[in-house]
Amino acid sequence: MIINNPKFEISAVSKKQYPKGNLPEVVLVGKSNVGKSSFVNTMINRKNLARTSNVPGKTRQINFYNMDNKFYFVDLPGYGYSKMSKKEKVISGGFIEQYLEEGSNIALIILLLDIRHKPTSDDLLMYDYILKSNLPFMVLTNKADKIAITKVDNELEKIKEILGISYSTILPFSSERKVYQEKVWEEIEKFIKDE
Ligand SMILES: Nc1nc2c(ncn2[C@@H]2O[C@H](COP(=O)(O)OP(=O)(O)O)[C@@H](O)[C@H]2O)c(=O)[nH]1
Ligand SMILES: [Mg+2]
Repeated sequence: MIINNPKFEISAVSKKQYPKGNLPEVVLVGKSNVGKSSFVNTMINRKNLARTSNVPGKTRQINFYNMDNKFYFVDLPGYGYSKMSKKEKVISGGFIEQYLEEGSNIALIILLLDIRHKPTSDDLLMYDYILKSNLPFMVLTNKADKIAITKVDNELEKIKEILGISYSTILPFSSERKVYQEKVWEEIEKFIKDE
């Protein structure tokens, strides 16, 4: 898919700020620093539409990016930032759940994991939460450029086994090695067409 005019629409902190209308939403979830904002930028070939940061735990809002009025990429706050206070963890955790429970326009959840590491306990909690929500989802094992290209399939299989994924989509991704982008677009398109 080619997005001609991607726009940042709003940083929402509560439901009344979510965009009005029925555009489908493709939602990014994953721990802080796993690459959610970079994912958005990479998919649309922009450097800085979604703000990225080396400092984990920066995003506390839900950011909506309008893709040519076809759908939104929704960048959720990251979880599992170790330096967050307990209170902050609860706040951002509550955020994520609130959005996922109320979001009636969710077309697809994309869970980002780090291909180099076993899913963390927070990742597994989130994965479990997604399964129970019955919402459509796929898993991307990000930062694939950090390992040799010949090892990507093997690492992905390991993560697949830990998650017990048999039928759902799990694909590698990297914002630095763009060969994975097209497959991911193909998957996303399946969930947003006909809307
Ligand atoms: N090498 C590499 N670095 C990445 C990748 N994705 C994100 N990063 C880096 O990881 C850091 C956090 O990325 P960001 O998109 O802000 O993560 P977020 O907190 O999940 O939104 C930044 O320094 C990015 O440049 C990737 O696929 N490969
Ligand atoms: Mg971010």
